[in-house]
Amino acid sequence: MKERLEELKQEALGKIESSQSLKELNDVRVAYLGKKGPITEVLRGMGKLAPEERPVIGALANEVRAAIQEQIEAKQKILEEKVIAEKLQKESIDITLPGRPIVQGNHHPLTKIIEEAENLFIGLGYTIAEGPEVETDYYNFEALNLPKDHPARDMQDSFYISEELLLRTHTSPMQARTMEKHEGKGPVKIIVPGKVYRRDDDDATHSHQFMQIEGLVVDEGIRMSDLKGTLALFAKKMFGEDRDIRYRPSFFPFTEPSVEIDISCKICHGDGCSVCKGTGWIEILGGGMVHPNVLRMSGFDPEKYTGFAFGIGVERIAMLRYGIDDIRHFYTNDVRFLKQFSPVESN
Ligand code: 2NL
Repeated sequence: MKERLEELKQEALGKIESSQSLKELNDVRVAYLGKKGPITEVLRGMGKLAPEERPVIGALANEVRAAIQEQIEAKQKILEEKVIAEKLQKESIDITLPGRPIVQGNHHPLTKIIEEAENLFIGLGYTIAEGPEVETDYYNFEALNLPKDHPARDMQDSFYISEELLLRTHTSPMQARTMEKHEGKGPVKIIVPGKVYRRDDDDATHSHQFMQIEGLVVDEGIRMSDLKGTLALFAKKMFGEDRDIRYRPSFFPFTEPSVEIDISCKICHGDGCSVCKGTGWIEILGGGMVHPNVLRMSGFDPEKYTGFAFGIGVERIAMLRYGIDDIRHFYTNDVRFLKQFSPVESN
């Protein structure tokens, strides 16, 4: 029996030594140390031995088992390390490969114009205010001197949610809200950029949805010359110092007097072309001195305070700046169109 145990030990150690994988090693372990293995069998047959032989064989069997166990553990460590080494070898990363380029998108042309205008007005001390697109009849019309029966409401027909709620037709309602918040005390100096809506049939120059930037300054002693200086600066910064500026009398229900501002046509320099329709002048925005009714309704005393306001159609500015001939390009999201514009940072 002694020889049998010695033989088993040598056999097992040989198989452990030649094991090439963790699975193979585990098979050896199960075969020699498992419940049905040969060592267990030897121990089970001890009953047949002479009593004085039993402890000797028992001790030897345990020794053999411990030796096999120890060898298995040692070999297991070696094989595990081999697996990790192989894995590292296979998964190594070539850090000298060039990286995949990051696709940089660009800004929508309307965003570019809005951000450029915002930067200009922030530089002049204005604050940017934004308001809801769903507005009440009061803020969209009433507070801007457009009572329910006013004929100018026809030109600003909108999408109604209910009798009293509609999609705003301009960003002026936010200006009325801001004036109210000031509780009759100046100065108010804001611009309100945002999306507005009108009930209109879409074509190359009309859209039922468009962007507007409105400005409002209310304080003591604000005069028409402040409006002229501010809007001339905007026009020249947007279209170039070499442009001439013209003020034409106009009408808006919320301003009195009202003006429309034209810049000289760069294409024909006044000789007449299709962009300026032969006039030599291109209309870019409207404005005026805030109507006393508008000031009063929003809590300002028109005897003490005056103000000027203006409205800029962003699409119109973008079309002139980038030579875009159809307003629908802004909203159809054709990437061939959108890809032609750079991000705002690199204007
Ligand atoms: C245009 C003309 C304009 C205003 C907007 C305004 C706002 C308040 C008070 C007075 Cl709260 N006026 N806004 C004034 C004149 C013209 O827009 O042609 N926009 C595209």
